[in-house]
Amino acid sequence: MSFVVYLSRRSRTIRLLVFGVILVLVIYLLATYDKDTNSNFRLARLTQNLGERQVPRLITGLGNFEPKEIEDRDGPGEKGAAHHLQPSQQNDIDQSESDYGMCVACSDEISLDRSILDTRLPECAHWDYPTDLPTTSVIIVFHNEGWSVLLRTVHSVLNRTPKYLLKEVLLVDDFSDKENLKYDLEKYIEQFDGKVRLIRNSQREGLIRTRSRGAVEARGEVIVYLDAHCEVNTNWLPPLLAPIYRDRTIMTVPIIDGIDHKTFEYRPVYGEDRHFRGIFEWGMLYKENEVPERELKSRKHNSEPYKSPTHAGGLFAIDRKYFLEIGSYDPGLLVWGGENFELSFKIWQCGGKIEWVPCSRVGHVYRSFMPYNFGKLAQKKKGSLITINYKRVIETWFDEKHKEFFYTREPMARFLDMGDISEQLALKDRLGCKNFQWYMDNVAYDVLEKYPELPPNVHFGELRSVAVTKCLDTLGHGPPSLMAVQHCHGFGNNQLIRLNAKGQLGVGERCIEADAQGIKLAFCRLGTVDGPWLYDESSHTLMHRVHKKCMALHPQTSHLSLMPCDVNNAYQQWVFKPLTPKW
Ligand SMILES: [Mn+2]
Repeated sequence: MSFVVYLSRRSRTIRLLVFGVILVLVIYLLATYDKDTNSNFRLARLTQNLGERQVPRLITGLGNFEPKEIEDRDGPGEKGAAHHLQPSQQNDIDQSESDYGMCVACSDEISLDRSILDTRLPECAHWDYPTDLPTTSVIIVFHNEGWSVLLRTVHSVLNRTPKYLLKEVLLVDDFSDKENLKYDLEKYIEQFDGKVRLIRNSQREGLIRTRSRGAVEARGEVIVYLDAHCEVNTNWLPPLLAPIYRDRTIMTVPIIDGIDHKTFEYRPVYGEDRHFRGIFEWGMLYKENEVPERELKSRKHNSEPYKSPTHAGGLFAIDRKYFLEIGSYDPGLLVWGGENFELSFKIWQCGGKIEWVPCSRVGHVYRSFMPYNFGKLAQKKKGSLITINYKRVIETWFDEKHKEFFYTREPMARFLDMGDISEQLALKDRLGCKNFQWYMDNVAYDVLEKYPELPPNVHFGELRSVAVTKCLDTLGHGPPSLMAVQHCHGFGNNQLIRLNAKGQLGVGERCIEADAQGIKLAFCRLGTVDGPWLYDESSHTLMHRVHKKCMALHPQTSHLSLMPCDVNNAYQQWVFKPLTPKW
């Protein structure tokens, strides 16, 4: 009897156990069920969670995220073609150019869902990506953006992103005052059933702080930043997510295509099959360089991601929690500029990586000029906001040796008040970050090939003519152009001339050279820091070592040229007058 009771009790326990297991499984299935997910992916996700993380695989057929069929569309700007307005619309063209820095009137006539050319390497269509990639918030920061330009950015994301990976498009309004960006915008995005979310700053914060706010508010596991005037290309997101999925400390950057600010023509910026990556010169201007062989060779396929020292700033993907862990952006950076370097140095030096992703292409409108001012944000600060930002960044992340190169190239930066960086230095300490020399040796090793170590300045300041007390000036022209003399204004800028220990005469990132036509502003030869100039302290002449002639001012025409040296001629005498800040 007792034996029977024992048996039935045991079978009841087993039945209960089996029931329990089934219940747990059902609850798990219900909990992980996602309306948007197609059943194949859901299954793959379940099985993958049990096993190893997959890596992208190059296959012979079409990749798993490739669109199956592409709608053939006709109309203005379709297939990324240039759209030209009628001569009768010239008023609208001019108006939108001056309001937005781009032809919004042209954009208005192009469908928000227009097709664009697939600019990827052909190989890109044949990658299979893991299907359980992290969910993503696409964050778009805007300030007074043109309606159709902003919304085409949103539409392109919705049209070309797998629904189950897109947690949301998060629009962050940095205090716009254009009327249609208020109620009309809120009303418009209602059609997307919560997939597009809009939050607003209650005062102007600037791009950098607004981006940081977007990261805090986002709900996806990964955040992707896009400018408010972009169009994402075919299958752009999975290739950006795959490296992050493999290693959450990798930040990824799409390859940027150009959208013409006048015609909205969509076209690649880079030549086919050539890969570029982000570097910088010592005045902290962003530059790009062809990817070194050493880096290219570390990959198996030409369409695979490659490492880059830095990025242009506007477009990238990063694990949200990781971004917040490394302090997002330095909150002391103002408005715009230098934040791309701050994030890059921080990521690399503190254990992460930056990869550019050839199979992810995003079009971006390069504006003709910045159509808005920084308002009150700029008025609080003395001196150039961007240079203040650069100074914060280099004082935090560079070592003493490399800081000196920055101050050689931007001598007035020494006078700028960068504010308190103790928090940033503490963060660097807390994260156990490597030093800048490590970064230069292992990551940005191609910077010195293009921008070698800078010899110190022997002189810098205004270069005044003894004869007429006017100053050498670029007149704001780009190279190649003739240098001139102008009234000395004392603000530096186009009149801030540097002579280095190797005879290079520089102004900003450019060089001053001479030929038969005269004294010229020229591109400095990449990879060199020397020059032809010899300054004689006693006679105040500037001699060109190759031509064996001196810089001279024509008494009547004010034309600058090389003349046979005459130490007694005041028109050949020049004095460097040190500048002091005028702010
Ligand atoms: Mn932009």
